[in-house]
Amino acid sequence: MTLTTFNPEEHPHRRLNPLTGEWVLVSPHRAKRPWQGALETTQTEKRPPHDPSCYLCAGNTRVNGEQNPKYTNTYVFDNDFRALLNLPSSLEASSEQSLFQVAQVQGTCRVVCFSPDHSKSLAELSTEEIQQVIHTWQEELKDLSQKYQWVQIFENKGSSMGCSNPHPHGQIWASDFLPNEASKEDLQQAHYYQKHQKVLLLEYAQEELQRAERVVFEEEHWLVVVPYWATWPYETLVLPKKRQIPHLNDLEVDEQESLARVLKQLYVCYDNLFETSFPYSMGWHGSPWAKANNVWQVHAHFYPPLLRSATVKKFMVGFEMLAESQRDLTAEQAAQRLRSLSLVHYSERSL
Ligand code: H2U
Ligand code: ZN
Repeated sequence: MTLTTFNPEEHPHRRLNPLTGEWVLVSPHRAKRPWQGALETTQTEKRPPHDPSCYLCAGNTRVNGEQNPKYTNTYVFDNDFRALLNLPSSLEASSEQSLFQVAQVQGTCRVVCFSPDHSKSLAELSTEEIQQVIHTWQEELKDLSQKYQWVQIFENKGSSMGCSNPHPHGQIWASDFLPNEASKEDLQQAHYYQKHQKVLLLEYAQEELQRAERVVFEEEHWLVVVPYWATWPYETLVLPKKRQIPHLNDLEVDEQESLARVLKQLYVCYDNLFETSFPYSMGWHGSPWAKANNVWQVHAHFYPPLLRSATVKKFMVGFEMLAESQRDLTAEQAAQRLRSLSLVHYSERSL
């Protein structure tokens, strides 16, 4: 290794995430090290379109005895095991001692079934069906944001991400407070706007389009990049490329259609990467309803854990837990790999 000129493909360095204000350590020289550790199991068996033992399938009974309707599209219900509740306001939490602070919280949680078809993930749904999922997210956002400051729409996919059921579904947790990640992004975007009179993520999208090296796909209104500051190996950021859009509710029809197309491409390309139903945690971030929203740009984060194959995942442990996030593969290498993949789902190709 020559140390005379800095080469980000070879030399360890740190990159700043302007959305959180946190740094990530990049160690590209480590990407080739051998792996003798844990392997994830892959699911290969084909699931039936309806599973009588699945609590999310249409017409089935959930754990609490309630029956799902025979839904034909998307279906939303209140999570039977909510992490957030609406407590009576008489139950007040008080923090008199600075080392033992507590704050009362109000909120609710919902489950969103993306399709009645138990056998399919979002990657296997049509663009029209994905558009229906986007519409459902928008409806939920409209409803919940009247009462709650932060509406976290997310999907945990795959058992390695803690998902308990393969039925295509996501969750929504709405809270009367700004959670940590939201709070950091709120602050960072506001500071950027104050300093530059520009929208951080709109500037970023335009800059990435020019540089091209981290762009995975471009659609009419959207861009998918492996962000410069990515921490997970194949992490992506989905963001509008033409104008400031505070939240999913503010999309015009053509922006919503373009989003469905770009998400379909991303889901398929992720599955094709290791020819497996690709696990990830993804979620939407947008303007908290009570805040002025000329600085927020709506965006989705995809955080997939897989590193080298369907069975080798990245562990965020040790240095990552105790010091700072770290990655081996560079964001540019990951983007290049994702870009090179077919947009035909591998299950259709082998037919
Ligand atoms: P995950 O598999 O992504 O955790 O989502 C399943 C959610 O569904 C989970 O949050 C809820 C769990 O609380 N659930 C119900 O609300 N009712 C049930 O009958 C089973 C699971
Ligand atoms: Zn099911």
